[in-house]
Amino acid sequence: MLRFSTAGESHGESLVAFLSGMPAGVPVDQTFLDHELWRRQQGYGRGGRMRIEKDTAHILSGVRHGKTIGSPIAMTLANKDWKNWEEILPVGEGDAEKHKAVASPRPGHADLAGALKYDFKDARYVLERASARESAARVACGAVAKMLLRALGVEVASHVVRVGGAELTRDASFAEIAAIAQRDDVMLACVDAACEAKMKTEVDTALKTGDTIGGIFEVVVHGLPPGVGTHVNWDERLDGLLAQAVMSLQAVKAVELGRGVTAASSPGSQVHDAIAYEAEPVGEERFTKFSRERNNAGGIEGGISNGEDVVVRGYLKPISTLRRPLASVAFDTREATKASYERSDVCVVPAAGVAGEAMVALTVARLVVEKFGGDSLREMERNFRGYCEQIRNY
Ligand code: EPS
Repeated sequence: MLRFSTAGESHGESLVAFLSGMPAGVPVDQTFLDHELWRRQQGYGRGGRMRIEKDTAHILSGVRHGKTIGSPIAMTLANKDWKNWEEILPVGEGDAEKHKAVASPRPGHADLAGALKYDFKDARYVLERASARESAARVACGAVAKMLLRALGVEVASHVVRVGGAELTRDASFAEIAAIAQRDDVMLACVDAACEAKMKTEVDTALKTGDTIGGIFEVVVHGLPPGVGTHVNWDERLDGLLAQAVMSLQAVKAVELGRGVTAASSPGSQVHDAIAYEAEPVGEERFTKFSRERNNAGGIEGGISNGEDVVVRGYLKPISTLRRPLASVAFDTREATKASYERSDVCVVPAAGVAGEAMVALTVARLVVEKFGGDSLREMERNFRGYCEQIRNY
């Protein structure tokens, strides 16, 4: 089973990522890995921290001579900001005078619930782990999952479809979405320049008013054959697993598969994707002779991929650290005060999209590993090709 976990505090020495269950023989491209990490750091509206960090994944194990060897992959991502926090947040007892308390919980952050749960006197340790900094370690694992998927012809990309009130109202092709990953300036990761300009205005307004802003990212999986995930058990459904994976990202409050939100208020005739059949398909190569005119289902029916692009949206609440803070209560005096403020971002939708890609890639890769098995990529490729031939000749 493909599994991953992460460790690390936002201002600790390092993030740690651990990925096991990768077959042997998958080429590992350090440049691609670091470029994924770079992408997650970009986007208009990020705060001062991103000028300090320059994320890179230091691979400790599981990769030799440029390829996976089947053993667990351990990676560390150093926090450059650690040098400013070594005395504030030491592993040892340290000097209590230097401790930097989060004195009043921020509404929307994990501060209060976490402090109550773990019996902390302030929310510092909660913030440190709840921070979206952790998503960098997920992106490192996700980059390796993408390398496996890519070897099988499966690609994962994302774009931003809404920032505050500015929404992309036209369809985007997979090529357009994938091209965003090659940009030098990610800006707001929108495929449409005019819409992106409107999104930028939304961020500028939030910046000016001491507020923050959320939005929607969309992750698309291209080239996945029908048959990944299953209807037979609730916890093996591709849609359910994707929803959990994307919802687990910091600040995500809703997940949509395909046109799931509008489908709830539309008649079935306008929602479901009619099926056609061509004995001799022309045009773009497909997995089967069955075809669809549209993809409202987002590539998943009954918890199983159907061969169309898998489309997953993550809805982000606005960042909960506000420069003009909301009402809160001081942890020590219990008196009314303003919520704590420390340096943060104003908009993270493009960065969350990159983290969303990682979560989707890890989920799809996990099911691909389960379906096609094999201890080496060569064995898995053989199984994959055999299955694709079977469904082509169905
Ligand atoms: C975050 C607060 C900010 C963000 C951080 C998430 O960090 P800092 O307090 O150090 O400025 O920059 O995100 C990252 C560091 C990152 O790599 O994404 C928070 O409180 O959630």
